[in-house]
Amino acid sequence: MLVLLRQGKLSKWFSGIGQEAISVGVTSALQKEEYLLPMHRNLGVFTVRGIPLNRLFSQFTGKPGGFTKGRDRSFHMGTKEFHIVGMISHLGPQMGVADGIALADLLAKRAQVTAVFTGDGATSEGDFHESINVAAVWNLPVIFIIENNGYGLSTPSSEQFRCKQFIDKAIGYGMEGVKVDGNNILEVYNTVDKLARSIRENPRPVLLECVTFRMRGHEEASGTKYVPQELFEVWGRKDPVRNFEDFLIAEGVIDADFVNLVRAEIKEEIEQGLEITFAEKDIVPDTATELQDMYAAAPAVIHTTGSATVEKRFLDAITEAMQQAMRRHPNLVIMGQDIAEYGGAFKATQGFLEEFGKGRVRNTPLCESAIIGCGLGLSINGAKSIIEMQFADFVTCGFNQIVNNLAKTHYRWGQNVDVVVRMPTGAGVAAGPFHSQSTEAWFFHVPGLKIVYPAFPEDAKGLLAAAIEDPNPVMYFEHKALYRSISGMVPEDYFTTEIGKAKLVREGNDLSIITYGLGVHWAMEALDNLSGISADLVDLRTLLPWDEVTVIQSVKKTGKVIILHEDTLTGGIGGEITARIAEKCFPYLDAPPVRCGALDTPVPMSAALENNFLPKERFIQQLKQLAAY
Ligand SMILES: Cc1ncc(C[n+]2csc(CCOP(=O)(O)OP(=O)(O)O)c2C)c(N)n1
Repeated sequence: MLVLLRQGKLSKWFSGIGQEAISVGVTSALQKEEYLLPMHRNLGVFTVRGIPLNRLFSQFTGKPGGFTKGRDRSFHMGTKEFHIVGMISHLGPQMGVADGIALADLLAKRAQVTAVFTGDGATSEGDFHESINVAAVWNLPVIFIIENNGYGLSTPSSEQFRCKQFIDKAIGYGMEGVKVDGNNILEVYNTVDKLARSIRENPRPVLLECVTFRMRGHEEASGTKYVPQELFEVWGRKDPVRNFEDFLIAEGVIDADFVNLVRAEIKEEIEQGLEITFAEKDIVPDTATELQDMYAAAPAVIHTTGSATVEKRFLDAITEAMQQAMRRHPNLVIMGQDIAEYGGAFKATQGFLEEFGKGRVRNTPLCESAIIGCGLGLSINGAKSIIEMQFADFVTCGFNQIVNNLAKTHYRWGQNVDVVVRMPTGAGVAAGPFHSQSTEAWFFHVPGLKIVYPAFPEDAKGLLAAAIEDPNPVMYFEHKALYRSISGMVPEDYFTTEIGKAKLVREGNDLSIITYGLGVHWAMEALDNLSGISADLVDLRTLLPWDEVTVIQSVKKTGKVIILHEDTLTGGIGGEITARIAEKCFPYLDAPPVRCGALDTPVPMSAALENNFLPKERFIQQLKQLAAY
C-alpha cells in the first residue's frame, strides 16, 4: 500500500504496521459467520476473512470491483458476505452498531460473538461509554477491543485519558476487562479464542485491551515528528510479525526457506490482485443510479381488507400500528427510554411488555446515540426496530448516528437500514425550549432518510405501518398536541399509507395552503372561521421525499400559495417548497408565494409567549392578505 501511495495510485493510507497481531489474532479466533467491526488500521481483519485482494485494491482505488461503487474510501465499507461492517469516519459509532448485531444474535438465540475494534483515542467519545454501558446492561455478546497504541493522531495518551489502563474502565461498567500484549499474536489469539468460547455459552460483553504501538503516522502523509525516536526503537524490537517468525523458526515449526516461500506467494498474490484492479474500467458516473441507490426498494402498499373502521385517538392509532406490526414481524424490536413497564412517556407502548416480552420491548439506558446505532446493527443482522425518542428534542444526542450512519449506509454499501425513529414532537403544550421543538428541518437536508409527519389518526396508523415495513430509515414525527386532542375513523386491520404522497384535505380555487402536522388543523380551523376563502388544503404527510407533483398541481390551479409550518421560518421546509414553486409555477402565479412559520427564537415556555411564537394567529392575517391580493 505504501508503494501504491508513492505512485499516486492511492489517495490515503492508514497503516497498521506494528499492530498486525491484533487484527489477525482476533479474526482468526472467531468463526466466519461472526461479525467483525474493524477500524482504519485493521487490514488483517479483511485479509484473514479471505477477501480477494483485488476486491480490496478496487475498494481502495474507487474501482467498480470494490464494495462501495467508488462512493467511499479505504475501510469504510461493509460486506455481509464476509460478515464485516466497516467504520464511518467518526470512529465511536461502530460500537453501538456492534451492540445491535449482538442483540440480533441474542434474540435469535444464535450462540455467536461480535468483535468491535476501537483506538484508544476514540474511547474519549461518548459513543464508547454509551455502547459499552448498553452492552453491560443487556449482557450483549460483544468483545470490545481497544488497540492502545499510545497516540490518537498526534495526541499522546497522557492528553487523552487519565486511567492507568483501560481494563480499569471495565470495572466501572460492571464488566470483565482483559489486558494482553497486543504485539504477541499467540496471546491475542488464545485470549480471544477462550473468551469467544465462553461468551458463546454465557453471553456478556468483555473489554479487551491490547497494548501495542503505531509504527507509522496516523495516515501516511502526516508523518511521525511528534513521536520520540526511542519509542520506535523500543517497539521496533517488539514487531509482531518479525517476532512471530523468529519464534516459529526457533521452535522448529518453520525454516528460512518456508519464510521465503510464503513471502514470494504473498508477493505474487498482491501482484495478481493489482493486475485485476488496474485492468478494471473506471466508474462512469450515472446520476440516475446514484439517486436510485439512496434507498432500498420499498414494499408494495398493504391495503385494508375492508375491515370495520373504529373511532380512535391519534395516539391510539400509533399504538395500534405498532402492536399489529409486532404481531406480524417476530423480528421487530421496540427500544426507548421507559417504554416497557412504564409504557413510554406518552403511554404509546402500554401493555406491550406483557404481550411481547422483555426481549422485544426494551427499556434503554439514557443514551440515544448507542441505541440508534444499535438499530442499524439489528438491521444488518436481520432484525427490524422502532426507536422511541422520549421527546423529539433529545434526538440531538443521536444526531450523528442518524445523519451519518442510518442515512448513508445504503448508498455506501447497499445495506438496508430497517429502522424507524419515533419523534414525539412540537409545541403548544407550554413545555419550553427543550420539549417543544420542531426538528424535522434538521433531517430534511439529509439524503437517505425518509420523513413522515401525519396529521390524522388514519394516516398516523397507515404511515407508521408503512415506515415499519419500509427497509429504509424513517423519521416518524408524531405531534404531542394531537395525541389525545383529535380522533378519527381508523380501519381496524393492518394497512399502510404510501410514503411520499400528500393528501388534498380540502378543495378550493382561490389559493393553495401547503402544510403538515398541526398546521393542517390550524388551516382547517382558519378556513372554517373565515367565510369566502375557497382553498386547496394540501397535507404533505411525507416531508422527505415530499410530493412535489400534488403541490405543483394545486398551485398551478389556484395561482396563489401559502406554505405554513409550526417550525421556525428561517431554514424551515417552507423555504425549499417555495423555491420549487417559484421554479416550476412562476408563469401560473398571481401573487408572490407566502411563507408562514414560527418566530426565529427558541420555543418559549409561558403559554402567552408560546402563542406569540407559533404562527397560528399570523397565519390568519397572511391568509386573508393573500386571498385579497
Ligand atoms: C468524531 C471525530 N473526531 C475527529 C476525528 C479525526 N480523527 C481521525 S482518527 C483520530 C485519532 C484516532 O485515534 P485512535 O482512536 O487512538 O486510533 P488510532 O488512529 O491511534 O489507531 C482523529 C482525531 C474523527 N475521525 N472523528
